[in-house]
Amino acid sequence: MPTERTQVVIIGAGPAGLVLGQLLQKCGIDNIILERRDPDYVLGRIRAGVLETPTVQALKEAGVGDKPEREGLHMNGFNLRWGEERCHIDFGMVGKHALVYGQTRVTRDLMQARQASGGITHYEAEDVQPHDFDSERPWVSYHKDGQEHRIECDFIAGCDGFHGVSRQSIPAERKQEFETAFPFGWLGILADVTPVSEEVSWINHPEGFLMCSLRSRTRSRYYLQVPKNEDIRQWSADRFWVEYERRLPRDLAANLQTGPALEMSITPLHSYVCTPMRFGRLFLVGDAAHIVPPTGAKGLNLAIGDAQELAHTLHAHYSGGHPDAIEQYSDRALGRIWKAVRFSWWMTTLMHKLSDQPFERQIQLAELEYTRGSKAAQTAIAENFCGLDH
Ligand code: RFL
Repeated sequence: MPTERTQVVIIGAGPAGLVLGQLLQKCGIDNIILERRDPDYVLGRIRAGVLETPTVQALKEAGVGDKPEREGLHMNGFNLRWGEERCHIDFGMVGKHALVYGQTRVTRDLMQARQASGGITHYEAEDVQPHDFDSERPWVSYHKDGQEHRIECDFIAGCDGFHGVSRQSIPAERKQEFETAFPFGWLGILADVTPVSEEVSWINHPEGFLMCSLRSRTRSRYYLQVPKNEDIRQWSADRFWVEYERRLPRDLAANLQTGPALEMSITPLHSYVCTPMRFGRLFLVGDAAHIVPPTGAKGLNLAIGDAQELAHTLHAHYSGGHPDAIEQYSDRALGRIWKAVRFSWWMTTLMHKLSDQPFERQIQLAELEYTRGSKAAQTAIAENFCGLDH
């Protein structure tokens, strides 16, 4: 069986795996990435689009932060809307901003940087399996081109997303899982039409949430709340536009342009955290350990934050003098993660139709009115949205 040796095997070439790979390259720690898909498939996934300030810092550390700063759209605030009412959240209150820069572009930048740095990535690696991570000598097996391969390593980083093999390899009695699933999802459309506004809006409508977002000045990303088990095949772009326009506040509806869908998909809304995030020499990173509803735009940012945390941990370990670094990874990461889980959950409960209970809607309206009149409430939203300092 062909056998390789490296310091860190990274399972998964999503944002978490690619950022970790680049940060390890930068500090001279050998690593190999194993990805089960091909590069075009990885690049074709359309997901997140908002980068927090600490995320841009992490991308800079990985050598790919300049392009988002140069080419991303500066987001200086957003609007909460309900009926014809609104509350503007101004990020200037916390002296920060966020950047609109799509996850596909982040992934492309990272893939190019990895190629330039000579980092090894094995794409289309099948049946990836971590082994002996409770021992001093973990290893990972996989199949490629009909042959079984083995990589011996010091550590394994599970960056393989929510459905990956890393978390599944941990026996149930060793992990504690916390979760709540909302009974609705987001139907999203991506279209090359001018956005209704350059400022993103989260809209609480009595019949369900909608969001006006964008990827650039000519590309819009819009979402509509739908029941959890909605069948995407029931939704054409035309049906989307009719329903979307019906729920939009009048001033935004007046600017709505429609067009063919570049992509349409339904994202379930689900909060999940697995603890701890380290099992012997196997670390969980990003969506492999936690997912949040997209309402707070946190998923991608958390994944990149974890990757940075783990890179610093491994650097501290290999450079000596920090014998506890490995033990502390999970607690340090979870402190940051739970705050983002809370914010995403809170934004979700504030802005969506949760049930047919009139009481719940009145509480939402009271909270929105309170936020509009309170600088303190607006500041709390701004600082959470832009990213709490790590
Ligand atoms: P990823 O991006 O899922 O990458 C995991 C990688 O691992 C590979 N993989 C394996 N490789 C080898 N062997 C195996 N057994 C493997 N199993 C899986 C996969 O092919 C993949 O390449 O996880 P990562 O790196 O942790 O990054 C997380 C982010 O991608 C995620 O948090 C966000 O995209 C979440 N998310 C959103 N976040 C936001 O902040 N704002 C958004 O608007 C937003 N929209 C979304 C989203 C996630 C979505 N998904 C997952 C349904 C919209 C969607 C549709």
